[in-house]
Amino acid sequence: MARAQFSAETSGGGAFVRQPNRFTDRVTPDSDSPPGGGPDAQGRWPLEPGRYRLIWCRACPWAHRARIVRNLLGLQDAISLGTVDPIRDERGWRFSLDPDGFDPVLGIGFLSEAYLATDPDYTGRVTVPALVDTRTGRVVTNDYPRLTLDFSTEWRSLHAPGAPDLYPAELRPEMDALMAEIHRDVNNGVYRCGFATSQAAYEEAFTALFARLDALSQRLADRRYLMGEAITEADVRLFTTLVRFDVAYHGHFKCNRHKLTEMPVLWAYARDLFQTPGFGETVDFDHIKRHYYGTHAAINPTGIVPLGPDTSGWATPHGRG
Ligand SMILES: N[C@@H](CCC(=O)N[C@@H](CS)C(=O)NCC(=O)O)C(=O)O
Repeated sequence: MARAQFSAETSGGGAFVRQPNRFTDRVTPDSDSPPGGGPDAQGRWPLEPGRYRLIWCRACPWAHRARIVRNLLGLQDAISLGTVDPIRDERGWRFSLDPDGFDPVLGIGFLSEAYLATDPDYTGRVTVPALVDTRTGRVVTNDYPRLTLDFSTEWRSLHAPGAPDLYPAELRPEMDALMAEIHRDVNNGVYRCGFATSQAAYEEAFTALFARLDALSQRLADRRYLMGEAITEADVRLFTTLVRFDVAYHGHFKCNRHKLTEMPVLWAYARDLFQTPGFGETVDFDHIKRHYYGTHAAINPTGIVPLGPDTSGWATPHGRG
């Protein structure tokens, strides 16, 4: 069987099985810790504007979600932002985009320093997004699916006036089921295609991915957004995979039945979101390409980053809404 990109996360059958999220504390107004305090007995940190820092990589779809949700909710002043380099060296995510190579608030050069300050025995992959406490330097959470839902619910008192409700209570049962399908077959499905080390595991992931994209195309044929007439977290989650599809997943992860630009409903839907404030300005195709093609040596040993595709189509009229 082929060499795995992440052997600790590859099954005997050659399928990619993603590691669990290690840090699952939460920031919540229910915390019984005082302002400035640490987590309470239930791992709840006090809600405080300006205290926590979101560490993201422009290339990473899981981190990109958090960046978009923070924008849409107007949490920019409440949660500061640190950006790691799209290229990791053997020591992992680096703050080499910052002057002198250190995050100016946390004072660290590598994200692993925050992980190890939180758990000195941590041996898993050091991942983005991570929400880091600027007082203690500890990682509060790298639990990316919970993080953005908490931005919508637990951080509500700090939202900008008129912020959208991205996780409406009455839609949650349907949304949760839909987001689980999108996660399994699309968000993580592209990784299951790309990181498969057996033909069978790849084909299974590929088939599920395009079947799900076909179903989503049908769903979006007669409604503007996944849950109807308003943007929700489900759209953010689908968008971050679609926007990477042609520049990374189609080639690098062999998700190549069709390009996004060859799936008319999804292509128009993705452009509609891209052109919505809060989305397009957070997309960096150069970082996305350099990260994927430049850091997965088991898949692309030369590290050569393709020059294409032409991304100018993202700015063209979408004809929806
Ligand atoms: N926290 C999740 C998802 C986040 C994630 O995988 N982020 C990627 C970037 S897209 C990452 O940080 N990878 C670091 C690595 O592979 O060492 C996980 O552990 O699988």
